[in-house]
Amino acid sequence: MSTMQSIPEVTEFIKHFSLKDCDNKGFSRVLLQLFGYLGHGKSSFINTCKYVLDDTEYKIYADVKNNDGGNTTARITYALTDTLTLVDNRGCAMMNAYETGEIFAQLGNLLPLDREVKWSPGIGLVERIVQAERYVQSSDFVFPIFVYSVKKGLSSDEVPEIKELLITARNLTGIMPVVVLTHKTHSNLRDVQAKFEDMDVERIFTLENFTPEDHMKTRGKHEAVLNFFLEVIKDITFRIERFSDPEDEREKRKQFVLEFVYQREMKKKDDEMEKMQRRYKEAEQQRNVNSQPDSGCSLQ
Ligand SMILES: Nc1nc2c(ncn2[C@@H]2O[C@H](COP(=O)(O)OP(=O)(O)O)[C@@H](O)[C@H]2O)c(=O)[nH]1
Ligand SMILES: [Mg+2]
Repeated sequence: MSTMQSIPEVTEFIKHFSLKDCDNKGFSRVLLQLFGYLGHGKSSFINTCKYVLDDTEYKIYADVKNNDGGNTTARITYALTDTLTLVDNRGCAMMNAYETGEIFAQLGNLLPLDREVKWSPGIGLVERIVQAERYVQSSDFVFPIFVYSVKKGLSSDEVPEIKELLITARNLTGIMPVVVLTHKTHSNLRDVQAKFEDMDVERIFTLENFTPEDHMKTRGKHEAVLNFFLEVIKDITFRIERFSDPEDEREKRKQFVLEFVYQREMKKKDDEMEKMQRRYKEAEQQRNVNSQPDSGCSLQ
C-alpha cells in the first residue's frame, strides 16, 4: 500500500471504484471469478474480503464446510461493492470439471449465477450454456482469480496440469488469472511461489485468510487484502480499455468453450476408436496363435 494513503482512504477508494470512470465499453460490473480446487481457501477468502472491506465483526458469508456433493453445480455471488462482486465457482472442485469444460463455462460467465444446476458433462454442458443465455448479463466483466493453498504444497508432476488450466483460462477471458496463495505462513511458501512464477503467472498474492478460529485483525493481514484490491483495480482498468464491447466478448468466450467441448468430445471418440482397433488386433493375433499347427507334440 502506498505510504501516502491511510487505510480508511484506501478502503474508500476501493468501495467507490466504478467502471463509469473508465472507458468501460458498456461493462457495468466486475465478476471476480474465483476458481481452484476444493479446500484451498476460496470460501475463506470471500469471508476475508468481506471482513476487511466492511470492517465490522467477522461473519461467515461463504460456507467453509460446504464441499459440494458432486452432482450439482452453482456459481454463488457475494457483492463486495456496487462494482465488485466475488463469485465462488464450485465446478472446479468436481472431478473432471476441467476436462469436460465445465470450469471454463463457469469462468466464461456462460452459466447462470446463484442457481443450482444439475451437473452434466459433454454435450449436456452445451445445452446448459444455451439455456443460460437469457439469464447471463453480458455487461459483467470477467476477471479470473485462481486460489491455491500453500499448505497443500505443489509437486513438479502437478505443474503441467495447473499451467494448462491457467493458460486456457487466460485464452478464454483475455486475462492471465491472478493467483492468490492462501496459508502463506506455511513453510512451502517459497517453493509454491517459485513454481507459479515459472508458469508465467504475472501477479501472485500471498496471504493468510481470516478464519472462524482465528480472525484477530492484524494490520499485516488487513493491508494485504486492501493491496490485493488496489492491484486488481489497476488490472481491470488496463484490460477494459483493450476489450471490445460486452456482447462481442461474451460471444468470443462462448465460441471458445464450445470449441473446447467439441475438441474434447472428438478426442474421446478418437481414443475409443483407437482402443477398439487395438482390441481387434489383439484378438486377431490371438486367433492366429491358436490356429497355428502345434508342431511340438503331435501324435502321428
Ligand atoms: N490457517 C489458515 N486456514 C485457512 C486459510 N484458508 C483456508 N483455511 C482453512 O482451510 C479450510 C478449507 O478452506 P475453504 O475456504 O473451505 O476452501 P474452499 O473449498 O476452497 O472453499 C477451512 O478449514 C479454512 O478455515 C488460510 O489462509 N490460513
Ligand atoms: Mg468453498
